[in-house]
Amino acid sequence: MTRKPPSQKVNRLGLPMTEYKGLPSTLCKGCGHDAITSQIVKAFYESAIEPHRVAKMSGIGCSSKTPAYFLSTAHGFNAVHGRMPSVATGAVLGNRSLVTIGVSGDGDTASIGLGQFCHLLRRNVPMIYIIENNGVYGLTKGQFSATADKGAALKTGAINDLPPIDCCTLAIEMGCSYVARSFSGDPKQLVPLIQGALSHQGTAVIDVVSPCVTFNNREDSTKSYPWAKEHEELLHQIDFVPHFEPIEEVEYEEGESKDVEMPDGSVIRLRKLERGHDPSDRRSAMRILEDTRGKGELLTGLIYVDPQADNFFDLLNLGDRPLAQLGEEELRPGPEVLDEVMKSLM
Ligand SMILES: Cc1ncc(C[n+]2csc(CCOP(=O)(O)OP(=O)(O)O)c2C)c(N)n1
Ligand code: SF4
Repeated sequence: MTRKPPSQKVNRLGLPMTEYKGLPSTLCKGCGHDAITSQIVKAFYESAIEPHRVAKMSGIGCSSKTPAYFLSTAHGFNAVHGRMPSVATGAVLGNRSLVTIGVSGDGDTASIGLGQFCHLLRRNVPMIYIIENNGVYGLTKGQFSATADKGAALKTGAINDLPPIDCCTLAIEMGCSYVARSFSGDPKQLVPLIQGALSHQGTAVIDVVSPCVTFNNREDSTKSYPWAKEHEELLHQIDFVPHFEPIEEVEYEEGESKDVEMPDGSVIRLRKLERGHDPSDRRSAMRILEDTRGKGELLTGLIYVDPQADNFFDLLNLGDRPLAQLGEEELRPGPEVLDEVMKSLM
């Protein structure tokens, strides 16, 4: 008797989870970045996005290697260290029909790439930007990055004298319209945050504490597993209901949960915990970041969102058809158009 192979679970496109995976990881066993890769795979699978409609962007670093480990049939580009935002901006403008995800390290983002990161945010370029934040340069053997804690010590005994940059505070300050923080050891939270980011139409920054087990997993480091597990403070419990699924008909008591409606019809449902935070309130988002930092807590959840913010396409008045699909005829203005421009300048 021949045995039937067990039927694989598939998403609404009929694709199994394996279609969303990539090459085997070459990172250290236990690296937080691998846990994030698994959550990216799950989020794209559950949001049923066709892998070939995705552009994966990164810079240089252990974190920037990870796009090779998910969505193997997607488009991909490894930019120079810290220069992913400008390359991603070009790619997004060239083909607006692609779903773009950038993966970066804290060194790539907040050290060498800080200027590029800020300009991406103020333009509100439609893409997901995941920071795999371990407080060190993992790939070059553990030097401090700009997110390392002041006074932190390395295995080598070196002490960091500089204050850290908080990527979420900076992102809100620069006008980012979706700002979240998570921890690589918290898949229940990270998957819906990535799904929410996939439904967002501007830049969505998710700063994820992602421990480097080789160079920065000391108990006193705010980017280590023991510290993050001990100090994680959830803002809310978060569920994501994609636009193709009915919102569950569950009644919630007034004030118990808040739904954030995304432009594509999906809903991010935030169930209130002890701390009542409204993520549409920018000032309160800044305040809560400042308060929790002072208390030594790792605040995680959706910190700020403005689903209606104008994005870079709106600003440039970009047409619906991707530039990459326009022919030369359509791209090159004819002599009449040039005449008109000249006349307007006379
Ligand atoms: C212009 C340039 N400067 C420096 C380097 C060396 N370099 C490669 S990766 C890296 C740091 C990576 O750290 P991070 O972005 O935090 O990622 P992680 O490896 O920790 O995931 C550095 C300094 C480089 N490749 N290019
Ligand atoms: S060096 Fe650190 S960041 Fe790089 S793979 Fe190893 S654990 Fe991960």
